[in-house]
Amino acid sequence: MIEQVLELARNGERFLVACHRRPDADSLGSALGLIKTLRAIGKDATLFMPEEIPDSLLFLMDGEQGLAQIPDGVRYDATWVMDIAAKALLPPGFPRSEVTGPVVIIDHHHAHDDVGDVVYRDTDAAATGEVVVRLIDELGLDSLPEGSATPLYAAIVSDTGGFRYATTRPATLRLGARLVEAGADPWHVAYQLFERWEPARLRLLSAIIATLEMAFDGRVAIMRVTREMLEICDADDDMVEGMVNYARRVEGAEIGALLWEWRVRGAGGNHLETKISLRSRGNADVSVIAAALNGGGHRAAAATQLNITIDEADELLRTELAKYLG
Ligand SMILES: [Mn+2]
Repeated sequence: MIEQVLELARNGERFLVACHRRPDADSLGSALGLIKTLRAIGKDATLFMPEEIPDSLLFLMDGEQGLAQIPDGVRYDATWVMDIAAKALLPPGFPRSEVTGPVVIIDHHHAHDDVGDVVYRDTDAAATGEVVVRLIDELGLDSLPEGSATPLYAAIVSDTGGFRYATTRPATLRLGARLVEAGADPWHVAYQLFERWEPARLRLLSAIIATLEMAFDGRVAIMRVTREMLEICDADDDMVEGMVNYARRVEGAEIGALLWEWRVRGAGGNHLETKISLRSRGNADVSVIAAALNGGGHRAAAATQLNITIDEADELLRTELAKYLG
C-alpha cells in the first residue's frame, strides 16, 4: 500500500492536500508536513482550506496560504486527505473527483469507513504526522524537508497529549527528538497548542466543570456544554476542543463524556444537534460506545454527532454506557 502512495507522489506533478473537517493539529500539521515534502521532491502542492483555521493552529501556517475554493479549470493529479477516518469528515466543499484525481488517505484511525481511493493507514502510529515522516523516509529524502519539523512535531505532540498517552512508544519519542533536532521548538509548540488560553476559555472551562456529574457508581464522568453557556462565557466552539479531557481526569472514572450542543448551519436554516465526545482512561474502549451511537474514533478517544437534543443524547448515551459497562 505504501508503494502505491509513493508511486503516486513520484508520478504526479500537481497535488492538492486537505485536512479533515474542523482541522486539528495532527491533520493540519500532517498536511503542511506533506506539502513541504512534495515540494522537496519537485512537485506542486497546495493546501485546500475551506474552513477558518483555529487561532491555536495559525502558527503552523508560517506564510502558507490555503485555497478556500479551487479555481475553475484546475485539475490535480491526486488529492491527499490527512488524518481522516470517515467520508462524513471530508471538508466542506471538497471538490468533485474530476478535480481531485484519486483521493489518497493518510491516516492512523482504528475505526474508519472506506473513504478514499488509495489508503495508507498505520493504526499503530500515534499520529498521522508519524505516518508522514515514514513517507519522507521512504521517498529517500536525506533530511526532513525545510519547514516540516514544526508542523510534524505539533501533529505528534497534539495527538499524544504531549507524549503522555498510551500511544507514545519509544519510536514516538525518538521521532520527537529527531524533529526537535531538525528545528522544532518544544516550548513554542506547547505554548501555542496548550498554554495560550483566552479568559473566555477559562470561564467556559469553569462553567463546563460546574456541570460535572458522576454516573455508574463513579465509573463515568459526564459534563455538558450548551449554546447558552457558550454565550454567557463569550466563548466559541473552538474553545470546547479538549474540554472532555477534564472528565477523564476524575479519579475513579473509567470514561469521561462531554455532551456538546452543536449548531448546524444548513440551507434550511440553523438547527441544533448534539456531539458526544468520549475519553477512556485505558481499560474501556470508547470507540465501541461511539460506534453504537453512529460515530467512531480510537479506543481512548471517540465521538459522534446526533441529530437530537442534548437531553435526548444524554439519555441515549447512558443507555449505551449501561450496556457497555454491564
Ligand atoms: Mn490524528
